[in-house]
Amino acid sequence: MKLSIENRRYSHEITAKNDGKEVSIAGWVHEKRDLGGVFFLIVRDREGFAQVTLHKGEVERELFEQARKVPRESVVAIGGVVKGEEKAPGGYEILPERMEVLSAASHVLPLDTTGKVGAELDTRLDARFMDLRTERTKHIFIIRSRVLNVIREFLGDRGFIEINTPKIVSAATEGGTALFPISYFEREAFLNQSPQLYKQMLMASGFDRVYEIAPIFRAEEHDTTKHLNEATSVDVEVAFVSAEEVMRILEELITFVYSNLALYPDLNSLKLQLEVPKIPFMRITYEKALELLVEAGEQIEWGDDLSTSAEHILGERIGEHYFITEWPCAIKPFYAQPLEGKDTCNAFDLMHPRLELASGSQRIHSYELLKQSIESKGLGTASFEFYLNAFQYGMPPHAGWGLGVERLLMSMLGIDNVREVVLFPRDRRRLTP
Ligand code: AMO
Repeated sequence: MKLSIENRRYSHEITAKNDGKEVSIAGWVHEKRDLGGVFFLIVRDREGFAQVTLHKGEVERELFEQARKVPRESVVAIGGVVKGEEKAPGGYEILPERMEVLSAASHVLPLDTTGKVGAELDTRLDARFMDLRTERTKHIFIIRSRVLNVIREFLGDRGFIEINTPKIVSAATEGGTALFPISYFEREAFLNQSPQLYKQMLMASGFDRVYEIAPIFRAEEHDTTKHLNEATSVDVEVAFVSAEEVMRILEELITFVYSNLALYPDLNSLKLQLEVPKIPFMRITYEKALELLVEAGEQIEWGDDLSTSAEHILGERIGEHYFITEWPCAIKPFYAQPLEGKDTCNAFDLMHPRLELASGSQRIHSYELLKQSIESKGLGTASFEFYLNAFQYGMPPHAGWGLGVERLLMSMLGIDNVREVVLFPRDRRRLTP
């Protein structure tokens, strides 16, 4: 028979009903089992596994030896006849007539793709291409893709326009310490920390509702399980609304993503039971959060940001998603709108019991007030001129938020380390692969 790689079938397309038919499959040699007279090759492709059965004496000796010798994880194409076999994956086996080794793997593998022998996260990330061949890791990234599609569907249905803003920028937005400088011809430039300034400027364009899903770069020195130096953020900005309205959009988006994912057939392989959170999420003020923390014995004062332990105490106490509102302006960025007559801002964080997922605010839309706010943070207005300009010729009231994609995935999938949900994570130590 002829081997036709282009016309190969995926393992899940073949069933016992194809008994007697000739098929070609292609994939990786997942496992080899030698039972003396019978030799099994388990071939893995994108969709699953196929068992290739070679009976000694019934197949050509050359073919039998070729199958026996092919190193695990090599890429092979196999042509043969389907036979119904209840005990095999998918209920069939393939009795091969031809086999071609398209790419032989080295004998010592960096990882065991069957999942029988576990590996450290660092080892897995170093050989990520191979880690992605394991069922659990593969499903994390299929889910990640699905989550991004669902977010686009949700926002698209609500009249949002998807935008792309520059990642090479001239100014900081989230505090000057966490910037990556780059050389931009004869000038200094930075990798963007957030599309903040650009999404706000677009509120002066009349687009009214915009979103962006893109990388954000943070030069944080942290080496923690929830910080990346390159993360992905869903950024939303809406004109003619208050912070309360964008908080509603955010909580509805979270439940929409959960409900969609709950239908994902392969959640089982992650041993997950997703419970769709109920909305509206609880709202507590920063002041109330502080009270609860002091009550619990946490050392914290007005104006302190919440530490990881503070987040855990609150998370345990509340036990579901919640918003923290009315933050001291001193610990929120310059663009957050102050609450009248108070030293707090109309800003919020969305919390999962385990960690912060998003933050946002009502924005200052008055040119004068914004200028003052930038100065009050000790920042020079000159580097913000391009941004401030947009506030001088008709800027509607607006609000928005940024949601960390990796944090959302970690919290939904019960994953402890943020690196697990990034294909090739960038952290303090990791610049390759
Ligand atoms: P913030 O700085 O809070 O707000 O970032 C928004 C969300 O992005 C995620 N995130 C990170 N995830 C992993 N590693 C990091 N180092 C990291 N930094 C941030 C978090 C966080 O909640 N411009 C504002 C948003 C706005 O007001 O619209 C901003 O960037 O999930």
